[in-house]
Amino acid sequence: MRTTFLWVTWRASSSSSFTFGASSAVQFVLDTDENAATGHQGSDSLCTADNGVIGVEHIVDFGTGSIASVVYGGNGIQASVLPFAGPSCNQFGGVTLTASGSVSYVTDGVDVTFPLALVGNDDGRLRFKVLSYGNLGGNPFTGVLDRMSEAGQPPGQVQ
Ligand SMILES: [Ca+2]
Ligand SMILES: [Ca+2]
Repeated sequence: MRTTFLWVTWRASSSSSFTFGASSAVQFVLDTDENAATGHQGSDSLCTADNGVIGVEHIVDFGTGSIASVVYGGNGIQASVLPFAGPSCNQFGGVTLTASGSVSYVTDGVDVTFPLALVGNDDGRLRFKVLSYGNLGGNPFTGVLDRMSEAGQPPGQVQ
């Protein structure tokens, strides 16, 4: 049966502490067509890190310090989903906020669920990286604070 939602369960390992503060933010960069040559090139806003490794069709942000909350007015338990508009680097548009409660924080991680329609009715098979960043108060944000997998390393893959 074809699923119509993308469920993302993200858990810290037992060897690492997990904290999600008021200024914390996470971004999933999704290469939904599994083609590094299409979409936003790489995993940072300058198209430098991971250029040639991942080509991003959609970004999904969440956390009270994320653009979902600070820029797009989400309530902290909503994610923002933006498609790559292109053609140049870092041109994303057409933001959609996911339903309230679609982001759920648990003891050691977070669950995010949203319709596949928000990622172009993708089949759910995709490549991804996970970035953390933070809000500096108002609109300024940090750059990428951490990245999984590390820059230049192969992305994660849902097959
Ligand atoms: Ca792509
Ligand atoms: Ca796909």
